[in-house]
Amino acid sequence: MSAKLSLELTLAILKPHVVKNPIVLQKIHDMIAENGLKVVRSRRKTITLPEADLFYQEHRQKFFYNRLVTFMCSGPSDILILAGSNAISKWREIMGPTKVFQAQYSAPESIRGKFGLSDTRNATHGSDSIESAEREMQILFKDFDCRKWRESYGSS
Ligand code: 3AN
Repeated sequence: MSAKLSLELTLAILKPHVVKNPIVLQKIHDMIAENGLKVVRSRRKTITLPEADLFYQEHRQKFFYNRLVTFMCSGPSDILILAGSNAISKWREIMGPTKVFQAQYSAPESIRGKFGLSDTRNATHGSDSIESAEREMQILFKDFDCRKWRESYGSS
C-alpha cells in the first residue's frame, strides 16, 4: 500500500531583472529548496506580448499595465512549476508583499524585500489560487498536464 503525498502546484516566474543576475538567481533557488519546494518544470524564455496580455488580463485597466507587460517581455524569465505541501501560499509567503517598500519594511528577508527593485520589477511572480495556477500553467506550460501529474503525485 502506498500513501499519496498531498502536494500542490504553483506557477512561479523569476522576472527578467533576476535572470540577468546569477547570484540573485542562485539565492532564490536556495530559498525554494530550503522551504521544501520542488522544481517540477523549469523553462527559460522571453514571454511574448500575447502571453503577457493573457497572463495579466485582470490588470488590463490598471495604470501599471503597459509598464508591467513591457517589462515582462523585455528579456528571458525563468518560469517554474513548483510543488510542495501548500505550495501556493508557501511560495507567496517566501516572495513577500507585492509592493517593494512594504516588503522591505514588513518582510525584509522575503525575496521581494531583498531583491525587488520596484513595484513592477518585484523579482518574482506566484499564483494566488489553485485556479490561477492552472490557468497560468496552461499559458506558459502548454505541454504540462496538471491532471495527469495530480493523479500521480498530488491532491490539488
Ligand atoms: P502579485 O504578483 O503579488 O500577486 P498582483 O497580482 O496585484 O500582485 O500584481 C501583478 C503584478 O503587477 C505584480 N507582480 C507587479 O509586478 C505589478 N504591480 C502590481 N501593483 C503594481 C503597482 N502599484 N505599480 C506597478 N506594478 C505593480
